[in-house]
Amino acid sequence: MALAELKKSIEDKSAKLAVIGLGYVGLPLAAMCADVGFNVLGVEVKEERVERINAGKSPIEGQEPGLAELLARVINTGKLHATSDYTKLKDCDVVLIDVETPVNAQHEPEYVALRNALCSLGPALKQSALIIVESTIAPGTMKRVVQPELEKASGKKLNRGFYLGNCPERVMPGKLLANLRRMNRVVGGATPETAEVMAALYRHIVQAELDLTNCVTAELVKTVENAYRDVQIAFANEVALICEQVGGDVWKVRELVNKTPDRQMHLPGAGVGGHCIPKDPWLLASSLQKGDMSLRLIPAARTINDSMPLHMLELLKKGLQQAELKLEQAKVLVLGYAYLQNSDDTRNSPSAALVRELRSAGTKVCIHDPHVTAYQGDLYELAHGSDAVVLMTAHDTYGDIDLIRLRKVMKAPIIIDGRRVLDAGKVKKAGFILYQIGISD
Ligand code: SAJ
Repeated sequence: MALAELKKSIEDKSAKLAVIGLGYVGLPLAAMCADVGFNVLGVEVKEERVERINAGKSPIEGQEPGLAELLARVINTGKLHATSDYTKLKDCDVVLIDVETPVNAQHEPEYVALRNALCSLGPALKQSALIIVESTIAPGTMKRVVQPELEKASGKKLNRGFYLGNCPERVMPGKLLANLRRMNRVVGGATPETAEVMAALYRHIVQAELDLTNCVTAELVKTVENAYRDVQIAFANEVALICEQVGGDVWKVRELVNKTPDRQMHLPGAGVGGHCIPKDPWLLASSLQKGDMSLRLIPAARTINDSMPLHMLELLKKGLQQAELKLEQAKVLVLGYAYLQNSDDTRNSPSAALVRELRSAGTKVCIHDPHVTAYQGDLYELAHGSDAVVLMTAHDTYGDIDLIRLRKVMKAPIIIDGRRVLDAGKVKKAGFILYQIGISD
């Protein structure tokens, strides 16, 4: 099917779509394409997710407005069907790939899931199919990894046997469907004609702007936009550390700095987690080959942000010291395990980094998180006998903590607030020792 015919089949929705990877990105995408009228095959390696999705139940916990109803609807109409069988891709005209692209301990991309997807897709690849990689990848990956892997696995050649593009996802847990509809998308085609065909698909589900370009530009925009955010957050965190030393209140400083035109200082905090920000700067950095220039600012920002959970540990030690307690004797309740407020997503959670440090110091650690199934206990019961509470995630519910009740159940009265959720005056009035990120003790 030549590109022109493919474009027509996308415009009239007769094209058969497939989405490989039914996670935070792929599942909403598959459901939305099915909802506008495409027949969509969702391919997922985790059998239990396949079963749950085919039962019309979203495997994504946390607050995702509209997703559960949308999924139930498109499963019920049969427009979306999930499978773990890659051979079913043989009839698909457009295949979108939304698998994870983590970096390893050396900050290098592994692309295991991406390579597996390409190798499994290859043998089933329909003649003249369009493959769109939505996963975040390092600049140059489409050329160095995706194209050769797909040509080898399918025996077809780019722009003759199949077409290729990169349209980086821009989702955010908690607003998956809203972001999919409202975020501008960078549509990178291996050829300008391919980008046009890709845009025909995204016009069905994206109400924002589609910026057509080439693959390497799409790869750069995605990794740069997140490296930009990481550097911005690191700046806020470094200012917080300065304020703690020189007697300032970073939140007041930020408020007044941001009154200056063209300033937009981000929020300091207990750390930077998630599946995007901690990883994408390293993907960007990895696009440089040996012998190319060496980066200084982007790695430094990563180091600062990764140090914030350890800074929370330092503040905790100060609080314990004030109560003449030692870390190894203490019982500590960590509030918030998700990396983001009001989300259940715990990937690269700063809380995990803090809990590892506490447990290796011999501290008894309890964890509470209203959105993470494993940690949804009663906050006050979990706080019973604790020497300190460390607030790591700015979940809305933590703004309503009953401080008097909390004080009664705790053994020692220490609170470390890593997100400035609590009202310092009320906390101190309730008899707590309080340490906050960015405010000197
Ligand atoms: N964080 C701070 N200070 C800030 C902002 C965030 O410490 O000022 C922390 C958060 O607590 C979290 C981490 O950084 O631990 C990441 O937060 P995030 O708001 O960036 O949320 P993410 O990881 O879901 O980022 C996604 C990204 N979107 C995509 O990759 C498509 C990011 O580019 C967006 O800016 C962000 O959503 C958004 O706000 O939409």
